[in-house]
Amino acid sequence: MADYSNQTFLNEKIKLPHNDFKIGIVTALWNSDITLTLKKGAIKVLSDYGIKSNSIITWDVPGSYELIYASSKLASRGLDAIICLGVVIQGETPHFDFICDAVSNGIANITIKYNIPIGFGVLTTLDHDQALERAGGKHGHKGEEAAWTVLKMLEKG
Ligand code: DLZ
Repeated sequence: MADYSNQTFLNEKIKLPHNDFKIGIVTALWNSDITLTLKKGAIKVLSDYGIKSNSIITWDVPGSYELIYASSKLASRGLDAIICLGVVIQGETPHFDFICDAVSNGIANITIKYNIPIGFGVLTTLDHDQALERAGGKHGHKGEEAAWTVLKMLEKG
């Protein structure tokens, strides 16, 4: 069995029942130097698994808080899965905590309401470097991991 606590699980081949899934990718443009890298990785994994580009619905939103609305809207349109990508960096005010709480609870509610898998590729870091390390650096690529994870959840329907 793969070790899901490190990046080696990405090497585990998922056996999808078919590749006709419609998958949304919602990307927050706050810290876009990192989030667009996460998005690129997510698209790569989906296309490696044969998901057609016209079945990948992308939506770029201003900040991570808007991931909630965009994911809910896409879920209501009947998509099979959604990947949420964002980078929230701790600042000097409690704003970080409010955004992180709202986004994680909001996404959890959507996955329950619409009964679809949602990949939580939202980095919550103390600084910019920690986020970079998780976008293809020494701590892996959370965009690729979020995409792989929703495919894994679709493996069993
Ligand atoms: C306002 C804000 C702040 C301070 N920090 C971040 C951040 O680190 N990452 C992020 O994705 N978004 C941030 N935002 C923007 C909010 O998510 C949201 O877009 C605005 O509050 C407007 O609703």
